[in-house]
Amino acid sequence: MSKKVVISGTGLWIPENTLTNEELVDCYNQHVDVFNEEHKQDISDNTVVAKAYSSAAFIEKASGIKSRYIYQKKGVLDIDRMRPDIPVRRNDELSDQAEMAVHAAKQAMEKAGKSAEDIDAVIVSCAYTQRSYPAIAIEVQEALGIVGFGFDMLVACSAATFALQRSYEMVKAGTAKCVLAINPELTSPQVNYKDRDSHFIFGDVSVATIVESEETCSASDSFEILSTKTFTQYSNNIRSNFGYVLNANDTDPLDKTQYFSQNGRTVYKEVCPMAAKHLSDHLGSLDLKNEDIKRWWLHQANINMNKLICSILLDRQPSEEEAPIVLDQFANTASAGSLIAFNMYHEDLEQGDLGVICSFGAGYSIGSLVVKKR
Ligand code: CO8
Repeated sequence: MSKKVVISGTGLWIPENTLTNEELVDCYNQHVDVFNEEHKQDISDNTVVAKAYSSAAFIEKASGIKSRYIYQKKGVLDIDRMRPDIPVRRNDELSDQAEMAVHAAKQAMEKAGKSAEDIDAVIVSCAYTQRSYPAIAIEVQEALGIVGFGFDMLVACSAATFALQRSYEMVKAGTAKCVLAINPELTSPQVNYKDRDSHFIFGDVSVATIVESEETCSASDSFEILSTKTFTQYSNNIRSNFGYVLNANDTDPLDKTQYFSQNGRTVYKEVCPMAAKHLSDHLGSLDLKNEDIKRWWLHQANINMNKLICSILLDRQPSEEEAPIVLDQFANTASAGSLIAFNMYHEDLEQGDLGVICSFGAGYSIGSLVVKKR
């Protein structure tokens, strides 16, 4: 009989600093006043476009986001900087992202009842890693005392679901017995806080998941992974150009063209139907109907996207219990959103209940896992 693979523990580490819409908008609008004053002549000559104010009411209505957590708040609300001020760490200190990862990993290990000796693979998967090598995953492996192997993965919004697919497949194939998959999403250094369209979108967080065989699982709270499905289709509508070749391009790494940018409206229109079809196809391939799903832990980018996807899937609006929303508190945390929702809203499910974890976004990329409460 084929080996069953389970999620046996999850961890969620939340930075202590919050950043509300009002705080962000207040700083941004001060920046607008300074910019427009400085470019007064060019604006009246029509060679520079005046910047318009942002609004907390717009942000909440357009996205559902009210606040977000941020790894380092210092610097972001300083209108002479408007970037987080994260001190450089020495090479012999734990890096920022490894530290975020370790916090979440320890919680997941505790929930799963695992110690370092039980784990033989570490995946760190996120939208960005703070350096190319050595892999953050190997640094985390060392920090936790895990013997085996680790590697980093970058799949933007779908980094978490794609890493869980890798974990599932490794346990299934026997190339690892117990995988620690971690998503330390340090998004704030790539946010252009001077851009009205995107300054409000992202937050920082770290989540971790333990994936192992049913045979080794001793956790009372666990889910069998019934199936995984991933999909990508190239799109320039969500883009981050920052990368190591900038040094050879003679390009300013702080230039606004290097940061996260998107055609948000187009993304919304293209990704929602793709995600709904992906999920229906995934469930259909398992002879399941959308109505069989008790909980939808969806990607957390925009509340209106989640409502639209659910209304396509269910032909009605889901209740808050069916499709929990965490983006109001966390904003878009790149790949981590669906797993934050899973972390916070799964304990009430009963044995045999089915759920779906799903991400969608940059790439485009879509990832889903169908899970069953054990
Ligand atoms: N305040 C006031 N007005 C604003 C603001 C603002 N802050 N921003 C825009 N407006 C204005 C616009 O200028 C526009 O004015 P006009 O009609 O005069 O042109 C009007 O409001 C409407 O603008 P939009 O059409 O852009 O507004 P939307 O209703 O589409 O909402 C959203 C914008 C919220 C961005 C929405 O389009 C959206 O959420 N789209 C999908 C986003 C998405 O899922 N993106 C994927 C993100 S990528 C990801 O999740 C992971 C990537 C990796 C992480 C990166 C980390 C940095």
